[in-house]
Amino acid sequence: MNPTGTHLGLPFFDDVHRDLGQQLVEWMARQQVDESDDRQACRQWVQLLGERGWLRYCVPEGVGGALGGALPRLDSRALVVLRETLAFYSPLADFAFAMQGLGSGAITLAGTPAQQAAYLPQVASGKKIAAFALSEADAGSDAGAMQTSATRTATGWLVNGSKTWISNGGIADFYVTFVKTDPDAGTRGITPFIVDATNPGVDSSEHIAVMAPHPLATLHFTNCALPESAQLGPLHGGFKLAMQTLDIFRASVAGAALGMARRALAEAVHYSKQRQMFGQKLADFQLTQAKIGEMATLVDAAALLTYRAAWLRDEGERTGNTARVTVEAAMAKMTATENAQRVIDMALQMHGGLGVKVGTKVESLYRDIRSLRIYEGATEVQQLIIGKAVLKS
Ligand code: COS
Repeated sequence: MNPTGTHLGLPFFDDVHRDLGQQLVEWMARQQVDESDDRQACRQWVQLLGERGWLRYCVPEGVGGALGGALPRLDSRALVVLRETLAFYSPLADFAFAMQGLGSGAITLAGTPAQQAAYLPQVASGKKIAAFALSEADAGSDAGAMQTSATRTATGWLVNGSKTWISNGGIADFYVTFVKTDPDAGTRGITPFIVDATNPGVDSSEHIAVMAPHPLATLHFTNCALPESAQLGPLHGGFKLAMQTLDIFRASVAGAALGMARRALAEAVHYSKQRQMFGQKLADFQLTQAKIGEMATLVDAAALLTYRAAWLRDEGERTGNTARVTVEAAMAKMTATENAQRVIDMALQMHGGLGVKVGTKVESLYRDIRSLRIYEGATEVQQLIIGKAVLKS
């Protein structure tokens, strides 16, 4: 089963994206990773993806990145094509890839040359595992309400507080951690720091078990001393940097959802052509044909919004147009994740009892897709972003 179709022929893409998609399909079809232990499997995926060079699309040219010339620092279409293809085969492989990009994204956007040189080549080779630490127990959608703080010392900063829902927590080598540096300034008082996992005062041992297992933890910072050089970007500029990072990666979450939806559709088509009932194949029933028609349309609608968001951002980078693509990325993320959930549910229903049997692909997809409607901005946050922008225009 493979995801190759006509979508890469759309004018949103260049030949480099088409080749990338095709090569990754061939490579993924040959990979075999035992995913029974999510932490072990995630480490292995990072290593494999790094060795084969796929992680080079998570960082810019000059510090280990694959793309240069006229292409942007981080090419959104490459990220979308890669995530869509990885998620078709293995949502955990997609997770491992995505976190290298999200975890290092703020370093790409705002890191000093020294910070970029110290982290990005190793992210690209898979030698360092990255993580993005923004959320807290009482600051998820309302990211500006975070409480974890950094106070000045003679030599740098002292961080105290906790972060939660941190993907790669427990296996990451470093955490790009957003904290309050001015507790009274709301979103204008946040600064990110690069915190090495080995730094004294960082405890990442509180693992969180979730329905689709992947490395996830709560982080505790207790008098965690950081040097000045750990500060990322301008003082108090962290909220914007976090949002700019999410603007890039939200479209790629849409890509991942698309890959899962395409897989569910492929599973449904395959199954309905085999399954006999009432003297004919499941696919011969008009009810089945109508469902397949609806699923295919949901997939294509999500694809067009996703590719538009990625293309717009890349086009902006290419032409120097700095207009934000927040709304387009929000539309893509919301639609692709919600549509994927519906497509996967329909595919599961078509499989009958087999659909809920542990070990069936649609059963694991049903669990895998769920968190994508929540993380990197829940559907309700995307609705808010879009609605506010429409009312303002
Ligand atoms: N790019 C650049 N700047 C941005 C931005 C973006 N995409 N989005 C917001 N900003 C800026 C605003 O321009 C504003 O700047 P000023 O202070 O100069 O006016 C500032 O950031 C605050 O923006 P806003 O008032 O819209 O912030 P809110 O606190 O209302 O939050 C939402 C807006 C809800 C959209 C934001 O908190 C959000 O995206 N939350 C979800 C966070 C998330 O995805 N969490 C998951 C973590 S990763 S798993």
